[in-house]
Amino acid sequence: MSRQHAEIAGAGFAGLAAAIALRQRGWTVTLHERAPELRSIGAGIVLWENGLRVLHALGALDAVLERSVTPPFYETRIHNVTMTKHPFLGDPWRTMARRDLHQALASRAAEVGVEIRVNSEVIGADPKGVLYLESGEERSADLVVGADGVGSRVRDSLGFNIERRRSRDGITRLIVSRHLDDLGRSEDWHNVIDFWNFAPRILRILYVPCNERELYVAFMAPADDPEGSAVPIAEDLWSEHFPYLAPIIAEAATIEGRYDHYETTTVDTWVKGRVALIGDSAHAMTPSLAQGAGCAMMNALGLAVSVADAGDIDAALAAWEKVERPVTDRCQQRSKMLTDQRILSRGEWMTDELLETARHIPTGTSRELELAI
Ligand code: FAD
Ligand code: 5PR
Repeated sequence: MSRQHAEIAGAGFAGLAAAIALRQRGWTVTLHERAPELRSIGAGIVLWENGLRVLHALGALDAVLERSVTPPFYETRIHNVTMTKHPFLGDPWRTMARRDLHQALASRAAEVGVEIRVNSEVIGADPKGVLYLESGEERSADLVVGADGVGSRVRDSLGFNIERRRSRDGITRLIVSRHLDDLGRSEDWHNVIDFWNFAPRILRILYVPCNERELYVAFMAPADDPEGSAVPIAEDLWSEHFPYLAPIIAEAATIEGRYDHYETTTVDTWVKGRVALIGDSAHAMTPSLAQGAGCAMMNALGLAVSVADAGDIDAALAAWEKVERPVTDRCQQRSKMLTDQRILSRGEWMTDELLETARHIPTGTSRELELAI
């Protein structure tokens, strides 16, 4: 069989995962990133067993484990009173800085021989299998992948039917230092702690240790609260409502930051001809279940497995969407429901139904594999 070639738009978690998985199966891959360097924006990230299994299959798990932690508990507090403390025994999970996950994937992509082009802006695609670049270049491939995020030009150039739904809340996410000496001695500062305040106003701080030095901290407020959604975060407001987090808030207020309104997007189909959409270009979701990147990487690996040895790529793409999409659709719907109803505040969301995605065995990973985490 002749060597097959893929052109991929976007070097985020989805594009990098697809590129590595296709290279591992003997394809040649060119990955286009519009930014001048491979770098992830954003703060911290939580991955569950499904995402960790994909990293293992891609050969990137060890690098991620070196730079991530499993906090002892996932704790939820309302007005600083602990509602639940969940150890997630039997459900592997890791927290990390996004930069470290991105770097692990980028290094692995280089190692397996993905051709990475930075400063390479994609402006659209053709279902026949062509990627159009801003430079005027047209790149032909057996498979074109739109992994260019929630604002995907690949998707928008092809007239996919897209539905966007916004939730009432949004969040500003930052990385700060751990401030363990200033916070006061307590083992709890190694936990993930989801601090919810409902009165006198709705404000929430999500506290996520990423490693020995770095803390991922996220400030949630309704989008119609100008002060709560202001960036840089309003130090007086947040430290008035969360005085026990004052050292963290003080550092957070020195960072510019960006407030992201929670959004759910769906498309009518993930595939048009030889073009497949993966990650946020196909299914941006709210972060309540912490599965956006997990689903993106699962679907990227599944795509590579499906097309790898397919005689008929069109049939393989249709089969891929049919197999992979239902789990992601359910995850997206549930995440949206949790976000819209602010259900994480109850601390009781760790049900079998809501952990379905976390426990899902992704295509291309082995059922027998036990992660040493
Ligand atoms: P992106 O990360 O957006 O990557 C797209 C890439 O394409 C970028 O590098 C961009 O520069 C590039 N690009 C864009 N346009 C072009 C173009 N025209 N030409 C070339 N390149 C282009 N998920 C989790 O699993 N766990 C979490 O804890 C978690 N927390 C989250 C918190 C928030 C507040 C949000 C909003 C999301 C969270 N997610 C989480 C979801 C996760 O961040 C996304 O689902 C994931 O990053 C999507 O990856 P992607 O590769 O599809 O898109
Ligand atoms: N979980 C995680 C997260 O990063 C966020 C949320 C939940 C890991 C916010 O970005 O509910 O907002 C959330």
